[in-house]
Amino acid sequence: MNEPQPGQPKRFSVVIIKPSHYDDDGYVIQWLRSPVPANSLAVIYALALDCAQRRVLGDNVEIELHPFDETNTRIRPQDVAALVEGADAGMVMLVGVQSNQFPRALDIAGPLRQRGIMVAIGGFHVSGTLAMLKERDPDVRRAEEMGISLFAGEAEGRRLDQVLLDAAAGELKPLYNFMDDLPDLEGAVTPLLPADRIKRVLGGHTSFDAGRGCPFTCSFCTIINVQGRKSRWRTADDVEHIVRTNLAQGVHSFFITDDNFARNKNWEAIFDRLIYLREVEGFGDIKCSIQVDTGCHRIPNFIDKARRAGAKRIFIGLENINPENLKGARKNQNKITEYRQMLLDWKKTGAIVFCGYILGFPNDTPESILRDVRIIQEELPTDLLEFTCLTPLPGSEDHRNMVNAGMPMDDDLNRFDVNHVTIPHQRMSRDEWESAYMQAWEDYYSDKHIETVLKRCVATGTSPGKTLFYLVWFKGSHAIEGAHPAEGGGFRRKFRRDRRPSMGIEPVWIFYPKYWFETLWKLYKWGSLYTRCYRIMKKAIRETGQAAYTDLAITPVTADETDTRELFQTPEARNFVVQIQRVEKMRSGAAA
Ligand code: B12
Ligand code: SF4
Repeated sequence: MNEPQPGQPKRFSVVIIKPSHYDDDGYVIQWLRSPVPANSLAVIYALALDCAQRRVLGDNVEIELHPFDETNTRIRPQDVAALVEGADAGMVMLVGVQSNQFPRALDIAGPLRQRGIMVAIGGFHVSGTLAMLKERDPDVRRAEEMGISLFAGEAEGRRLDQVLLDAAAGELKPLYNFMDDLPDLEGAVTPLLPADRIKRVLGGHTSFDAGRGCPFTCSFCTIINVQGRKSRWRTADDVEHIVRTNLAQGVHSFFITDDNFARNKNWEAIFDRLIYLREVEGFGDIKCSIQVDTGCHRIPNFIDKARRAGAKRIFIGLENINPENLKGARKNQNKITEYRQMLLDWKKTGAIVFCGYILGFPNDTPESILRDVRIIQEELPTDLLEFTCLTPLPGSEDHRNMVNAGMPMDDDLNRFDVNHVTIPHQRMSRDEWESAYMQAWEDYYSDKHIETVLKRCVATGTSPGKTLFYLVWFKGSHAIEGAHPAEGGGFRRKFRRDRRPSMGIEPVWIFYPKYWFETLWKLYKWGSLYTRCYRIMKKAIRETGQAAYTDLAITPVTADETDTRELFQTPEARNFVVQIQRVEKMRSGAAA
């Protein structure tokens, strides 16, 4: 560290890194432009900036902040070390670290710890495992052994002050555990990323959480065990502040990261404020993406206000169309009998509808998976379908139960990205599950179905051009980049030396020709995919313009469709329909 000159303020450097993770070949998943700005980074950066402005380390200490998102920025431990060692003191924060990112985070931390630099780590893996497991998770234990300080829980409520004060005194505690004390978010410091960081994201949009917590009890979910089941929310004033700050830096598109915005108790006031900004103040270009549950259409005014508030992309956890699978995962709020009405209600707003779909539930087989995908294609008006493998994510009840029962599970956390199979299945071999996962992507994003989705968009009033962009994105991320779309990006970067240590560094004459050939080949494939899909879109517009298009998915819901639609013809679906009808009969009997 530098010796401070007398009379000069001391510099305390805080390097804030949101790590990425490794691909199957051991290279860090990194892009020239990443798709979504990391809200975890924005939250911690803003909290640290607040500490700097309040001068929590004393009037004569300048806190310098260096935020980095590894999905769009190369992180070299020696450069990070230079940022800390070039100041009078400092520390490194590894933030928002998910389970799949934990091994990479430790690889970044290793050389820093060897140089004696203080490192703290937080995020879902630390919080989730501390909340759910009796014993320390082995990777978390490894972090402790490396002398990395753990942070569990949330940092709002001036908890970062304590971390910084301890670091400045050279006495970071081994563990900060706030899991039993979730802070209120009303009036909390709002997330922020500097404009030069947002520029590294495709489309120049940013993200913020308007609330945390979800009331439901899905067994595969980590959120309820980390952020709780009680809705904690930001105020409409806070959201307006976030939006205005970003508008001032030229950013008008927002990803509201709440896992379930429909259950944010303050959703209406927040939508009303966005509507005011759009309709009264003339900021009509404010757009947002939201995540909601399948029962949101039953909340009075929710969908209509979402439309007026500029919700253009809607993410919905459909998860499965087999009611037994949903019941087994305690996702009872998902009712297949309501799916079509809910999706049609969203389609009426002109928004693009993205649905999450999980493969690998106990009743799934390779055949049933492909049949279910075909039924969705034919009968449900989803635009984009996002497949994931059922994964016991650390922090979930599924994970805890499997650990407690000593059930087999992959021990490499890098694979816990919901894109890999990590557990055995009773009815499918690992190969069968992996092939069914690949085939589901292939089938859903076939040229024929892309044409159908685009025709439905023309017929229902959703922009075919914008939908085309996402269809190409999703198909290409999987088929060309081998990445889940949530982890994809624009132009893949690979650095020879940034390889997982266990996989060794490739020689120059192997790495560079392979990388450049692969890059050119991918560019060619992206170009031809876009051109082909663009032609499909033109055809869809032409044909749909000539005759009003309709099909099974976009026709209005009818009372008899539980008898006629294939969606309801499996034995599990039939049982479910009978149950629902019985409940409805009882309800109407009670009401009469
Ligand atoms: C938005 C989001 C994304 C975005 C942006 C990523 C981001 N983190 O900002 C995108 C689309 C890129 C994304 C992708 C993925 N995601 Co995601 N994502 C989320 C989501 C919905 C919100 C994240 C968020 O903003 N949370 C709010 C922040 C503020 O909370 P936080 O990160 O925990 O940070 C707080 C504390 O932990 C603490 N803290 C955190 N770090 C540190 C460090 C220090 C030093 C200190 C003092 C404190 C501290 O303070 C913070 C403020 O209170 C979460 C679910 C959730 N509710 O959090 C899932 C979640 C984090 N994602 C998850 C997964 C699996 C993924 C993917 C692998 C898979 C996929 N296909 O979607 C990819 C991975 C790629 C990537 N680059 O991250 C899982 C992780 C589970 C786990 N056990 O690891 C979650 C929990 C959802 C789930 N299914 O369970 N994701
Ligand atoms: S609805 Fe989503 S956020 Fe809520 S418990 Fe289920 S998986 Fe978790």
